[in-house]
Amino acid sequence: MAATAPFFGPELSVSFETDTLTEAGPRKELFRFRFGKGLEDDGTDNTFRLHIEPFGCVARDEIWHTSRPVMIGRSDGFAVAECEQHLAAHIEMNPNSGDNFRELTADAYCRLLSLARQRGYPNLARTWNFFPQINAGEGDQERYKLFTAGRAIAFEKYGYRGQMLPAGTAIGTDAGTPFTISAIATRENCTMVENPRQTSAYNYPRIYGPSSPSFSRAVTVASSGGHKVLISGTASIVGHESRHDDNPERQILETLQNLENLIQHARNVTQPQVSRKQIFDGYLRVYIRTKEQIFEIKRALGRQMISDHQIIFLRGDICRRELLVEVEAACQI
Ligand code: 3EB
Repeated sequence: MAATAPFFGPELSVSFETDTLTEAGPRKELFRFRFGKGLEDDGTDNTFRLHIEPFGCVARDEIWHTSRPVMIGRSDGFAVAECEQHLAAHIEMNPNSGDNFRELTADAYCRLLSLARQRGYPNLARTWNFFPQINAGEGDQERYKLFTAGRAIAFEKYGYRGQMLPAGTAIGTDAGTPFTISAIATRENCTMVENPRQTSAYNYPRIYGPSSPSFSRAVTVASSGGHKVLISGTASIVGHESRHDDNPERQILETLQNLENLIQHARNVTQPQVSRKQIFDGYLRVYIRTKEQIFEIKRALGRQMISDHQIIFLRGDICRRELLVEVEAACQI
């Protein structure tokens, strides 16, 4: 197998800090994610801190590169990095500020959509959302559902209904951590991809909350090097129902099946069949609810010939209580 450079073409690529780069050509850092609890602000606006703990792996920064000159600054509470083709933005908030969590989310997303548009990046490709107590509160008052409702208000206001929705991740972090939203927007159109094996989240039935979640299963971004596919947090859900409650190994296998179907679907018959190993030779984040389950999850991944070196494992709560693991990915198709 050829080495570790997990990249897509020159315009937008992602790698972990410790990778040996094999790809030729100029690469500039657009932004990096740094993972951990209690991280200091290093004063660099394009270091996006995610207050979530890596475990069972070396804590490495995840770096998103571009081939174009990068400008970095701040706007309306967001740290912003842009390079003519892509804009990355990040905000940290006190989750208990504002009137309530729904309004706080709606307001932050309105500001994000507005600033991306104003600067000429109208296509939201990817969002990441992290906040504590995601499963706290009952029924429609559960914090994840308040978040979903607030996000839907903003997307509606900005005319996204039935349109391109970004790939997404929404994960619960430990008590006392901030609410962070990070996003990538593009100047050129991106394409939304859904998974034939899963109900589109924006069409989930009412039992999952008063507003359906504003995300697509994946987004592809065209580039000279092919298509980059940015894959949403993916879990053990078939149709719209959770599968394998309380069984982490079966949940991770179901999740991998979802990812494989999604990527095959994104390739859309233009490419020959790819092996599971190739698919997962990109980059993965694996969120696991409890530390005790990491060994079981790692063993299951190993049996599927998916090696650890392009994976970062993070402790996080999944937005449905019965789900124990969620995986997001980016790769080239
Ligand atoms: C799911 O498939 C699992 O609300 O942004 C995954 C990715 C999930 C993103 C979001 C939620 C979100 O419904 C949960």
